This record gives sequence, structure tokens and C-alpha cells, in this order.
Amino acid sequence: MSSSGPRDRSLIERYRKFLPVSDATPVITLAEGSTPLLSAPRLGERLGLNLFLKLEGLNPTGSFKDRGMTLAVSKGLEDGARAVICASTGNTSASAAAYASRAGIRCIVIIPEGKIAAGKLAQAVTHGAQVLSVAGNFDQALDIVRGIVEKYPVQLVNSINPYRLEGQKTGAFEIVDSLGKAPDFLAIPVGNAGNITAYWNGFNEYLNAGECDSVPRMIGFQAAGAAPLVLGRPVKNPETIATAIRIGNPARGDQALAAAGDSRGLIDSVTDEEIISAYKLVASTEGTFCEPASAASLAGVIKKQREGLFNEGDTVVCVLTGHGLKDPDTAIDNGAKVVRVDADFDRVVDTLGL
Ligand code: AN7
Repeated sequence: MSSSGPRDRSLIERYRKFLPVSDATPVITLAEGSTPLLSAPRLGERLGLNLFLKLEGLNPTGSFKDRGMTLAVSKGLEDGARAVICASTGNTSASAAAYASRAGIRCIVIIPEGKIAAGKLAQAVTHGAQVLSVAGNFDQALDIVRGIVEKYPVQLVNSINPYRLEGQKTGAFEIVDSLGKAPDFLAIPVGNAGNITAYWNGFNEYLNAGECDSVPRMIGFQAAGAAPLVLGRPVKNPETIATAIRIGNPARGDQALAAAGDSRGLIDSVTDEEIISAYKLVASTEGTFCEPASAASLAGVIKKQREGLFNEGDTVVCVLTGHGLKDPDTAIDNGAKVVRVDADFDRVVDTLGL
């Protein structure tokens, strides 16, 4: 049985031969994937790079999580799951809630209190998830969720679930399909470290299938206040304006470090100031509005360019993992001031200085 119509363009149908699905898998899709690989000529020229932005914010729920969630929920349903659960800094919960609603099953979401961007919370509650906020951080929420799935028949859809990575590796496929080759570098934000692991798997799978003849150097970036992989130890009280990656003990940290090591890449950190500066820069020079965590990838590229990592003209892809509309509060707090003026033609013209 397939719930996808001929025009749904599900990610599972597009990359079926690379995915662990069969004719018996019910395909739960929102027409995810096929996101643009946008060239960034103005920023690229400034940095001396052939720079591209992978716009994962254009997925159906506004983040890359949909690639993994279509697989995790479809396979969960195939295995008889009637409920899914996740801990989340926001985007996983929005995606899980949307796919669960599409599948007609229950969704439970555990979030850290007060640290979820408004748009993400709006999505989870509107899709009908049961949302609990705990007075703690993401790592504590994930520990509770791990305990629940051990005892109760609820399907875990955090990226510990291997199907999440299977779906998310298709981001790497699409980049190669668009460029006609692998880029020299893949820059990506790192939180729980699932996505960098998935991309690395995807590039290697495509290499082995003869779809490309090289793999990129993987460069991952954590926020400085939540950088356990850079510090080499868990961070008990992670803090960053990029709440999506406010994670102190990444579930797939070892795999992220292996991806960086095996690809001659690196994992580094960027400060909140660097994140916000890159966030505003990409919005004001390339018309691209991403959320703060996503801008960590570009902030990292800017930092590494300064430090001399790249050769002139290298092809670099920044994965912009989530849409800027997810976090309107950060945008408004950091954007240009809105000027109040009377509803009077002359006053408006005067104020504009025209
Ligand atoms: C926009 O939603 O962990 O390194 O619970 O939302 O695979 O964790 C989100 C993570 C990057 C980091 N960019 O990816 C969650 C969650 C955005 C994100 C990441 C997240 P991973």
C-alpha cells in the first residue's frame, strides 16, 4: 500500500533503491526533499569560493528533519507502531507531529522548557502532538524518552533511530545530483550529530555506487556554548542563541568525529556573535532567511576562510538546515528597528528621507 499519489514526489520514491523500504512499506510523505542548491555568488566572491547553500528550510515543515521523518514514520507504521515519541529542541518535534498526523497515529513530544523557538512550538501543537515541556535541557529530555521507549510500545523518532539517518543521507545525494560531482567541502551545523553522520554515509554510498568519484571534507560547527565535540567532554549546561543546537551530549558524537576525521575535515565551534553575524549576512546579501543554528555552517566557513583552510575557488556547500521563520523572536530582536510614524503622506516621505 502506498499513500503517495503520482504527484507527491516523495523522497522514498525518488531514492527507493538506496533506502531500506519494500513494497510492504506504507509511504508516509509530505513531498519532502528536492530542496534547492542555491548558488551564493555575492558571498562566494567575498570569500573567494564557489559557494552554494542547500536550502533545507524549504522542506514541508521547514527543516531537514522531514527527510528522516518520512522514513522513520513509514517504517514505524510498517512495524505496527501506533505512537511516536521524541525529545526535541524544536524541529524534530515539528516534523514528527506533522508526519504522525499524516499517518493518523499519536505523537508525543518532550521539549526543554522555554528554549523552543516560537514557530516550532506552533507547529507541534497545531499538528495535534501531545507536548510536554520539562524543566531541564534537551539531554535530560532525551534520557527520559529513551527510558519511555524501553518500557512502552512507542516508536522513538530521534536520530538514534537508524531510519532517520537513512532518510537524511538523501541530502548528500541531492547535492551530488545538482552539482554533477561532490563538493570539496560540506559545511554543516552539529547538534545531536545525526545529520553530519547521515550526510557522510550518503556521500560514501554514492561514491560506492559510482554516482560520484570523490567525497567532500566534512566541516561541522557547534555553538561555542554547546561544543562538547570540540571540548572533548559533555557540556552540562549548554547555552546558545541557536536553540536548535543547544545540546551538551550528542547521541552520535563519535560518528560525527569519525566523519570529520575520515574525510580530513574538522569539528569546530562558532560564537553566538559569529552565528548572528552570518545569519544577518546571508539574509541581507543572498535573500536567504535561515534560522540561527543553520547559520552556524556559514559562520564556520567564514571563520575557516580567515584561517586559510580553503583554496581559491573551492566548491563549498553550506547546509542551511532550517527556515528563518522558525524563530521570529531572534529575527526581530536582531533586525533593523521598525520606525513608527503617523499615517500621513508627508511624514512618511520625510521620515524616509526621499
Ligand atoms: C535547524 O529538533 O536536535 O546534529 O531536536 O534543528 O543532526 O542534531 C535539531 C537539530 C541543525 C543539528 N540545524 O542537527 C531537534 C534537533 C537545525 C536543527 C541541527 C538541528 P543534528
